Amino acid sequence: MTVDLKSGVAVYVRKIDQRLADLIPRALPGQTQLDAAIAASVLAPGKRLRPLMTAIAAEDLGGNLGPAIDAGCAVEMVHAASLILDDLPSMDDATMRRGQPAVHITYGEDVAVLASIGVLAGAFEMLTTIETLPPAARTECIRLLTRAVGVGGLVGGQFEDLRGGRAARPVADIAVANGLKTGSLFSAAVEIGAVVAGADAMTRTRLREFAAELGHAFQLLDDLLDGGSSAITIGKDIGKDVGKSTIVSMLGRPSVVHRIDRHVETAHARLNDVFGPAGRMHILVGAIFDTTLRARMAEAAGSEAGLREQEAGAR
Ligand code: GRG
Repeated sequence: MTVDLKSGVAVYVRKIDQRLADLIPRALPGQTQLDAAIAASVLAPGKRLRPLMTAIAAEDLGGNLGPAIDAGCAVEMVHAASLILDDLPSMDDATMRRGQPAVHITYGEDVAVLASIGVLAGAFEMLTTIETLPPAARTECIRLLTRAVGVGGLVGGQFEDLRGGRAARPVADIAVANGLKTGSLFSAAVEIGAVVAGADAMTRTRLREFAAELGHAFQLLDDLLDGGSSAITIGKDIGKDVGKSTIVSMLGRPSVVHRIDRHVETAHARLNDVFGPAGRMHILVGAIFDTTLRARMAEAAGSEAGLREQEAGAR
């Protein structure tokens, strides 16, 4: 089944949400707090970018949507598990996520940690059960997702961010941490889509390159928004990066806007290599960095440049 992406993202998101509701791990009878914490974290209204990428990559490479959506849901569960941990007082100490109280705020830190592990385990167990995928493809999906979580992925990136982020560090080191923290799960999302479609090694390499560029652009955008003025608009705490060495704090907002543009351009070029100019992933990338966001980015860059000019004029 194919859906025109421009009008159809909502259709995909609905399908993903329905499958997530079916596939999330359920706690034992009577363990209502754990059950509710799991549901609150996974089913909260996120953008579902990662499963969208899995579904679009698979379909546009000739694969079936059903197994792609289920595999994408596993990626989304890993993402949700990571957000629970990221918000804990010992990590980012955030109170709000996806427009709702963070899981540890509502259910306590103990339940939040257990919910995260439960969701993580549930994601991998679910991948083993996608019957419409050949066993070798299921194993490969599990390998890719495991690698994205581990020391060479989310865990390594988060460690670097927590420990290295407190002092000034070279921009190149921050970019490496961003790649691990954000790019690794994007890479797993698209490569899993390629595995579902049975794509060749070269296609998988190009998609990984695309996801790496997108990951850099996305993390930079996330950091820019953290310095913005409204937690309500982005649905999570702002100012969490204050005192942290990010590329925004090192180079300033205008320079980061240019960097985002360059990464997005290269991401589109890698997509062209795989899908040509008409590929639907181009539209998804366009939607992530949509015109409203671009206007806000430009405004942020402009106001800072304006501020600097004023400061220079006053000197
Ligand atoms: C054991 C899974 C696991 C992880 C341990 C805590 C941790 C290591 C990693 C956290 C990494 C992290 C929070 C990266 C940030 C990624 C990011 C940009 C999140 C925001 O993504 P969006 O905007 O969020 O797609 P929504 O809410 O829309 O899904």
